[in-house]
Amino acid sequence: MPRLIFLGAPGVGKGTQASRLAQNLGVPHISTGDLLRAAVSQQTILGVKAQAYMDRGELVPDELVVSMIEERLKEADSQAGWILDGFPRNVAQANVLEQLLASLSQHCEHVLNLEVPVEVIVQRLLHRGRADDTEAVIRNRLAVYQAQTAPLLAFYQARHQLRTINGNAPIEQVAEDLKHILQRSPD
Ligand code: B4P
Repeated sequence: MPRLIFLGAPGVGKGTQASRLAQNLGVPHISTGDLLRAAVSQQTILGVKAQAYMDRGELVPDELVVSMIEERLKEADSQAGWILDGFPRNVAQANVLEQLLASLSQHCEHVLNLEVPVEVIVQRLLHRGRADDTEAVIRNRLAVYQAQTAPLLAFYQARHQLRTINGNAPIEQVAEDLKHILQRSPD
């Protein structure tokens, strides 16, 4: 049963690859960024609270994101597997996820870490042009990634779940490399 987490800085291609892979594997693609953007566009209580953080490129407070993901992972379609994209984003979220999965008798098989040089990321995101894709906000998101999300590499390395893939290649090539990684058994 595929249960995978995509890690990596903003713009490395997590969303792009997670969505393709989820379709191929027939499991839900659960992107906290997409869920939060939907909440913002519907102006739900969560969306109103989250918007200012997202506009600045900061992480939305853990309690908001954690309850959102808890609900999502308990839905019927998540019981046959899932791909998480953008969660966890810090060590506190990773600890909560570990406890949540244990309580649901679920286990994540692989944590897929895409790597892309910083200047390539900035150009990709400027080209995409989402509301939070201005250069100042992108640089802040990258700083937040270094400070808060990068420590997750050591967290998952210690659990022998981490697989690192070069994301600085055409989308098809990255997808192919991911496929090969998933065919290999865990270390
Ligand atoms: P996200 O939606 O996760 O946005 P992101 O990190 O920028 O990555 P995304 O997945 O969208 O982009 P991708 O790399 O696929 O987060 C947005 C905000 O939500 C955060 O800043 C934060 O405020 C909040 N948030 C989300 N999760 C949270 C959490 N757990 N806790 C707290 N806050 C949270 O793609 C980027 C671009 O590159 C695309 O245009 C794509 O087409 C292109 N691309 C992809 N692969 C490529 C390739 N191989 N070659 C060339 N271009 C490529």
